[in-house]
Amino acid sequence: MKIINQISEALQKGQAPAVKEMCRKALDDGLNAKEILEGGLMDGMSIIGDKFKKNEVFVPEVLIAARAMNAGIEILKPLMMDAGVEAAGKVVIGTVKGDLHDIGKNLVKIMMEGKGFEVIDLGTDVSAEKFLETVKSENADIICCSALLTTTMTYMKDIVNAFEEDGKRDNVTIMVGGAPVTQNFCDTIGADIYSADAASAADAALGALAS
Ligand code: B1M
Repeated sequence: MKIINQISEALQKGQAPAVKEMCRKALDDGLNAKEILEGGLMDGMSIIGDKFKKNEVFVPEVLIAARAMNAGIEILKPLMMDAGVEAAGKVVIGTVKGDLHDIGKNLVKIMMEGKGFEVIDLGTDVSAEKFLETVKSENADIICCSALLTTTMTYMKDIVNAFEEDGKRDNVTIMVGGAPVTQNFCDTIGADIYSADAASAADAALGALAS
């Protein structure tokens, strides 16, 4: 079996040390970080996601798979970042209120840092007030809101409203993303930029500051 498939399988079994070791080996074998992330780690997590949906695995299995994914990302992280890039601007990132999924958000953070942004990570379950307060105290240029649940993505509208009501809407670029989020949803709630994945979020952030 190819190493990339072995990584996916080990992730599905929640074998964090094996995932870590195999990510190192895959890099030694000449695969690049993107190939390992997409073909191994994200592939494994997507299979777990499907099984979770069908009630073939449950929260504990998903959590240990998530831990294994994070272990693999740790190995790839230095290679996903361009070294020595100058600070491009300040980003405040968080998973929205009610939502505890943070793997995608953490990837966006890594890619943003790789493009030279200073990233303030508010973690998960972040309220509109917390985003607003942090943008004001840190004088940040961009906020990135992540949501993985159809029930929490709607909270992104509350975040846009909070900035509008405070008169700060024009001072900040509001970026949104996460599996259920779409360009159409972004337009509907009045956010500025939708990105389907972490790499394009980082590119879009650079583009927003340049314009
Ligand atoms: Co959850 N979960 N989960 N879960 N979970 C999903 C999201 C689900 C689709 C599974 C399923 O049913 N197939 C489903 C949501 C259904 C829906 O709303 N449509 C679901 C559910 C229902 C739940 C619970 C309600 C289950 C329960 O308790 N009954 C519960 C909710 C808890 C809560 O948040 N309040 C729950 C809990 C959990 C765990 C804690 C067990 C765990 C999270 C662990 C963690 O994050 N530390 C978990 C996981 C791991 C998943 C799945 C399996 C994987 C998510 C993931 O990390 N994907 C997921 C199924 C799936 O997605 N296939 C599922 C990998 C990650 C790299 O992708 O986050 O999409 P993603 O990020 C992408 C892009 O979306 C984008 O960039 C990344 C790629 O480059 N992106 C952004 C993300 N954020 C962005 C922000 C941006 C830009 C781009 O800003 C600009």
